Amino acid sequence: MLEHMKGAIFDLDGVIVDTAKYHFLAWQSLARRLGFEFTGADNERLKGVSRVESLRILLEIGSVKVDQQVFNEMAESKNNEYVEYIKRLQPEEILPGAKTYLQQLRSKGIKIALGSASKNAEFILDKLEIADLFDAIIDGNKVSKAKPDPEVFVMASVSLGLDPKDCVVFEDAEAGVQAGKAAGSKVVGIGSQHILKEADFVIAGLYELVG
Ligand code: B16
Ligand code: MG
Repeated sequence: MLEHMKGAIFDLDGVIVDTAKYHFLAWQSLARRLGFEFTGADNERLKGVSRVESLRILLEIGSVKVDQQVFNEMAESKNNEYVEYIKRLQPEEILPGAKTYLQQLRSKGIKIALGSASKNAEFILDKLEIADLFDAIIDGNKVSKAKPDPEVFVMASVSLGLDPKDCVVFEDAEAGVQAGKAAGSKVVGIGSQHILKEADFVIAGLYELVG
């Protein structure tokens, strides 16, 4: 399957870097200000989910109801705190094997895109000093439909000048795996086989693919 790929599309959080821990700290801080605890298990529900949908889930967990203006202020406040964390991101925080695998794909002439829900994706790639390894970046600023909708991966394929069926998507979230399959791509799941059942195959991390 990987021998035939012409394009590789990578999710960001959970595939290239673990930003989930910083999202968690910022969401936890918001929940505490609202008077309830937000747990690590709760945070699992937010992986791969957009900022707005994440806040909706968090408020549902805390049984908190707010109007649209307060909702927007909360989303902005969480993002401000999150950005303070990711300003300090270091290139060493790239997940094991990810940079080497990207470099190996490039040397074989395979096109590379990012397909992330995050609106902070370009900032994160800059901090990790790997933005130049991507031929196209499709992120939360460019898509209107959240995963499991295939939009992000279809747009990424088109940006690479390729058909989605010639691309392989690398994803750690269930909704992301579904989005990749719905786009018509092959999908490599990163994480647990038990959770990412719909992936074509599952690995623990990109280091497993480094040759
Ligand atoms: P932001 P991915 C996702 O990144 C995260 O997994 C998810 O937890 C986050 O809510 C979402 O990005 C939006 O991020 O608030 O930075 O726009 O996995 O799609 O790369
Ligand atoms: Mg992810």
